Amino acid sequence: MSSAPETTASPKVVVIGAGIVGCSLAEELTARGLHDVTVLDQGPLPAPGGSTSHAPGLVFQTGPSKTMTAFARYTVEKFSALEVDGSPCFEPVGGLELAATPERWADLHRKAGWAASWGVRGELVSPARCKELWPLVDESMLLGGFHTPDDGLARALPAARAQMRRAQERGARFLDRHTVTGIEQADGRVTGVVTDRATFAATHVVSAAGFWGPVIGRMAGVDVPLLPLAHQYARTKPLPELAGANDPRTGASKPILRFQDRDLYFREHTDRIGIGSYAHRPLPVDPFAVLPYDEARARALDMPSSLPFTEEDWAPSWEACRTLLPALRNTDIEEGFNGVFSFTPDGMPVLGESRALRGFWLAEAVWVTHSAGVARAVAEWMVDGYASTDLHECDLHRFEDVQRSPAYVRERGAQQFVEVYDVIHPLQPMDRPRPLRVSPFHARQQELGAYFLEGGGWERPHWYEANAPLVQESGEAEKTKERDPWSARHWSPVVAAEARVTRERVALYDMTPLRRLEVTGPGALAFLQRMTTNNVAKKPGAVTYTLLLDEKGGVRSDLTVARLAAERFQVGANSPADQVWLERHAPGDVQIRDITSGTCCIGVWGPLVRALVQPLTRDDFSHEGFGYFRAKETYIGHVPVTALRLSYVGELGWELYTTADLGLRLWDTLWEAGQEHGVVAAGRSAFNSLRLEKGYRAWGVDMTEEHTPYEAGLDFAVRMDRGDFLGRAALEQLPPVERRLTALLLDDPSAVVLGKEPVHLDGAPRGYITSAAYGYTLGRCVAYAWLPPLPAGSAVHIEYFGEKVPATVADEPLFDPKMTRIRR
Ligand code: FAD
Ligand code: THG
Repeated sequence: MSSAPETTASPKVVVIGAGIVGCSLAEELTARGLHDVTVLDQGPLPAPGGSTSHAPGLVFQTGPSKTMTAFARYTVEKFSALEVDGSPCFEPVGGLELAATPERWADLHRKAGWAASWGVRGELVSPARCKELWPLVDESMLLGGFHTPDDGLARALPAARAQMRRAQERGARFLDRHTVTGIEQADGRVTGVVTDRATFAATHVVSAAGFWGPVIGRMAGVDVPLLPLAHQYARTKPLPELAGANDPRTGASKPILRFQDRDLYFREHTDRIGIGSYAHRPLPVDPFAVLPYDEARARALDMPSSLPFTEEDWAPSWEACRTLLPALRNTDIEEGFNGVFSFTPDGMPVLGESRALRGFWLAEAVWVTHSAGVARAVAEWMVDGYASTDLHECDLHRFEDVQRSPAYVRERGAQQFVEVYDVIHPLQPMDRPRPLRVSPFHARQQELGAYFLEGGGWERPHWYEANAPLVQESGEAEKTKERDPWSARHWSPVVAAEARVTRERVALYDMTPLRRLEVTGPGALAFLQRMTTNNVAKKPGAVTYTLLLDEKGGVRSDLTVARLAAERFQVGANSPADQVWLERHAPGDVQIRDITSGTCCIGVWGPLVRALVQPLTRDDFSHEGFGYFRAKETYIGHVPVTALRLSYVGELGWELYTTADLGLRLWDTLWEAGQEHGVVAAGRSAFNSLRLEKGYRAWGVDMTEEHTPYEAGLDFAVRMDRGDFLGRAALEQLPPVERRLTALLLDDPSAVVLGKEPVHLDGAPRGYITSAAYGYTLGRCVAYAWLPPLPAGSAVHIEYFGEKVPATVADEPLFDPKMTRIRR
């Protein structure tokens, strides 16, 4: 196994938890040739009392995340082929989501787009068709619905059992009534699992303990950022309208139903209706206080994860149910419970191996819907060292330190519950806890009327209202002033002005959130050469754009590496997972330190930048004295800075780094010196627009581990002629490229798209948009898309809220292809 280079023993895996995730994982691990797999559960098999034991099993596959949708598709595929006692574990009754408000109806169009992008069948339907599919629905309150014929009902417990049996046939052991009480470790590696009955030696431990994750995590010394919350589920009494409608063995024939405008979902249980509600207040549960199985039973609970039904929380939902399904007026709830499951700060699962304790893995905060897909990905990751699906949105290490505090997890987890069915704009931040991280320039940004959005805990200005007077000068704003209400959210015409000033004069960008690692030590150079694709063995003062690949040649990240001294490098990186990845591979003579928080960065860019900066420094900032992709340690006024001559916005200029204490002074120095040159502060919206015009990719959005450098158009950063690096062998074996990250320009100068929309070729969806933004210099919206290789000039359609928006494949880069603006 990849994570066990230090262990010589053959892998011995202990999985904690025999819910849907633990059972599925045991099946996937044994399918990959690992036979020494032991699954422990505190409760009795086959229904040990976790969330799986009462999950109603609705599987709606489509969501904004491509990865999660792929997980769900695999669950459907796998469960459809599983049988227990002659019945399949998946019932393809289809799914139906209803819209009773214009906002929801528009959002269902957006969702239909995701379905087309990620390959799920689905169709927007009329209220009359909703009524046909669900005759009990009052269609007079509806605007329409989204019907997905391949969604349906997972039979969670039988599916767990079927996977358990398969794993057992391949040698796995399942031991129930074993409560894990401790995790043993030595030298930073996990060595065993202690239970109330015996201790189990292990080279690998996976916590699949569902909402008990934080409890197991504490035993291992690992923070598990999830919050258990109770969620109400109830069943009606038998309805005469459903008498004889369903075969009791399958229990349902009508689509699973969502009425998200009132935070409700429904399924049939033979002649009853099961109803789940997210309409109530968040009901957090302390995982350390959940009763053990027998004690829960003794207190008349069905199981530990099922708490007493709180009637007062149900009342408003019940009214809403009766409005949607008038037949419910003649009946009542027969039984209900408050079932517990997990919410994370961003609603995504928590997967991966702990940074501090090698061999200790997490597979938590996973719905039944995604369970098989998650299990396959985690098994691949454990066995091969990488998964076939991009996992960066699910990686345990995606969280910043500040995002793992119990207070943060509590606040965000509860908010995720509240928003679970809300229509959420891709830029919409959570309200709390804010502000959390601010750059040293925050006070100045506030004075300039910054419109802040949040990312990674950072307050990030998207534009500055102080620049509003510049909008009159800017013709481009005219073209986009009639934006549709959705794309106009978290946007302002001021963005156009900031972009234009950057191209015509000079602008300051707060680059503080850009992750910075310092890599030092005698082995630093050899290490970075081995880890990355470009050549960083240049004299101090050189900066190199380079890639981190995994073993299969997928792009794990893109970096800038500045060699500041023989044994000292500053690395510009992406996610916190980059540091973990580097640390995992680092030899003893290399140190890696995240210097982001203690430092700050201003990007100062634009054609007038030299006139602004040169008078502030003793060093030669001319093209000859300070070349493109070069670094210098110098002073700007009173402030010691590391200056890197590069620009993600495609203009002449520098990234200037200093320590946090001097950040404000640096800002003020540049601001004052810039006045005579018409300097402005500019925000992330302009930044994103300018980088797309220049064709600079954003890792995690445009390309991920699923893509090779050749597909992503990053060949120039791969040096096959300079010895070995991680992923090189895989690159040599690659088949011809069948998809490409492709630049598109929208034909209509006033049209915009935002990302994740399907792209149609000859009438059929053949790809999807990664990122998009209006290009104010080009006077067109720029969109990048994964598509089969197409010549420039090819016509495509982008589906935006159901509209077909024409676009044309363009040659790259779209802006300044000769680099005359930067290299001078
Ligand atoms: P669990 O099933 O909770 O399994 C974890 C196991 O770990 C438990 O069996 C527990 O006993 C064991 N364990 C914990 N601590 C220890 C220990 N110290 N020692 C030994 N064993 C331990 N999802 C959907 O996809 N669709 C739905 O329609 C749906 N509806 C839901 C409705 C309700 C009311 C609820 C509460 C949840 C619903 N979910 C749904 C969510 C879904 O049920 C869960 O996300 C999923 O079952 C989690 O599976 P799991 O295997 O991770 O956790
Ligand atoms: N600045 C710094 N580090 C970074 C980023 C940054 N690291 C992460 C991320 N952003 C990396 N992305 C890019 C993308 C493109 C460029 C720089 C960082 C870039 N490319 C030029 C090009 O493609 O023409 C130059 C490439 C070359 O000469 O090799 O400038 O914003 N510090």
